[in-house]
Amino acid sequence: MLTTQVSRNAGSHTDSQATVAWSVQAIVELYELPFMDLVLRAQAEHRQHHEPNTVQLSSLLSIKTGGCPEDCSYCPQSARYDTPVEKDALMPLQEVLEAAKQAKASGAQRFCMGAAWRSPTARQLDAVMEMISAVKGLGLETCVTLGMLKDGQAQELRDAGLDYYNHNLDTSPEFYGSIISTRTYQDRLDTLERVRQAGINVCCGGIVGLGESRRERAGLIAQLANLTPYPESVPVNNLVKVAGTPLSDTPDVDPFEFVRTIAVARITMPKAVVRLSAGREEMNDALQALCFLAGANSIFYGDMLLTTGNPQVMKDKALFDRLGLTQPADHSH
Ligand code: SAM
Ligand code: DTB
Ligand code: SF4
Repeated sequence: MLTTQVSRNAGSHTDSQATVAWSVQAIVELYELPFMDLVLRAQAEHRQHHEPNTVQLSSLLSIKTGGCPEDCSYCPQSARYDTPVEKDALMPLQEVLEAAKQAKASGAQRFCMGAAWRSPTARQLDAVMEMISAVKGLGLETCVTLGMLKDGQAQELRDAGLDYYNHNLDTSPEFYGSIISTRTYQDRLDTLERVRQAGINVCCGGIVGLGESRRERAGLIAQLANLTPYPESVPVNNLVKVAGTPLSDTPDVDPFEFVRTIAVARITMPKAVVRLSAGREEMNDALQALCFLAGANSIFYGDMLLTTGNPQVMKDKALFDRLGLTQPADHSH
């Protein structure tokens, strides 16, 4: 079982360093720094561990959309809410491959496939394993997010060539029950442990703007930063408000609070790749530039997230040109 509050040594990123447990209070204190001090500290940390001015590109595809039995109150794919999302069966392998080829041609380095499942059956896993091997064969890194995994499933995915498994903690343990009732925080931690034990890179982050307090945001970051080791990849999503979901009218979080969250993730998980994830379509270029300054070094790239929109590829290319951002030479962290 993963535990999270104890001081301990190192994992894969931290071979030469001891990691120290982060208390929620210490993280709240980072949030409370003057904005410029916080961003400067995050950028300094960033430059010690990452090639500056580079941003990794991951493309997303929903391989199985909608009709999910879970009740995550932010999610347009839950069968419990009446949203614009239409339910669709698992996509055929050839269609997935076409999408992956297109993503590669646009410049993506990683291809992430998402399925609206609570957890995959053995047959579903077999079909996804074929997709993973085929996408890997194109020379792309692979990532999937399929819900909770049972014993043995993570090893099967690894054997198929999976590089990353995405499974988000989403929010703090205290706030979790107000957002999702169909699974527990511990269920999430158990899947993350299976992924880690199988030797697959962990992609795990959360969502800002669910109605959580700053302390609860700090609580999420503490959970992530205290995983041993902390995730290789940390997606920070801004809630995409979709009509019909229980959170569709949640008030916006101050954009600077979102940037602070990126900065705090960067400082507490210095070697992780921090992804500026969902919500970019609602952000202007200046806000995205601030996120990169605060230590974000990955984005979802391509015109769609899973069921909602993402900035057009041309628009992202133009932004990268204006900011002098390029892709990392080694994107295998
Ligand atoms: N069903 C699997 C699961 O929940 O792990 C995989 C797919 S699920 C859509 C992946 C992640 O997308 C969620 O954990 C959540 O962090 C994010 N997500 C879903 N809806 C979102 C929304 N409206 N805004 C921002 N992030 C969202
Ligand atoms: C993650 O943290 N964000 C992505 C990915 N992992 C799978 C999903 C964002 C979904 C946004 C809402 C939608 O498009 O359905
Ligand atoms: Fe299902 Fe994942 Fe959406 Fe939750 S976030 S309703 S588990 S697809």
